[in-house]
Amino acid sequence: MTRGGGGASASDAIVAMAFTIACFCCSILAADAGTTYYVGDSNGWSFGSPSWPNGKHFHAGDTLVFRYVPWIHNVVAVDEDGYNGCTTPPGSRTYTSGNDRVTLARGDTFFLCTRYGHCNLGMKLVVYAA
Ligand code: CU1
Repeated sequence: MTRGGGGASASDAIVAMAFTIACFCCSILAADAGTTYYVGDSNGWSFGSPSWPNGKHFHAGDTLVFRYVPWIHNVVAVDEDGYNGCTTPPGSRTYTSGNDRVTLARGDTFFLCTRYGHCNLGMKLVVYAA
């Protein structure tokens, strides 16, 4: 391809602008969809989960996926008192599918497992979303 002179042509500028706009649109879509995190990574939702959020930066709209064996564990979204005391406030949302998706709202979200003794053994999780 031969073209006289140096510098960018008008068509190069249009291509560059279109690319910039496309990237901008992609970043908006990505922000809307949020990021999906698998709680506990390959271990799933388990007794080792409390340390799992360390070093991660969650945002409102991100999705947590809790994977576990449903007849062994469950997931209950609780408040801070529930988290601290391993209690379940009335009306708490309970998840039991073993493959539960929870979209994070801004702030702290608290989860625990209500199967006997599990929370006291450390099966609880708090996630902060910016
Ligand atoms: Cu459990």
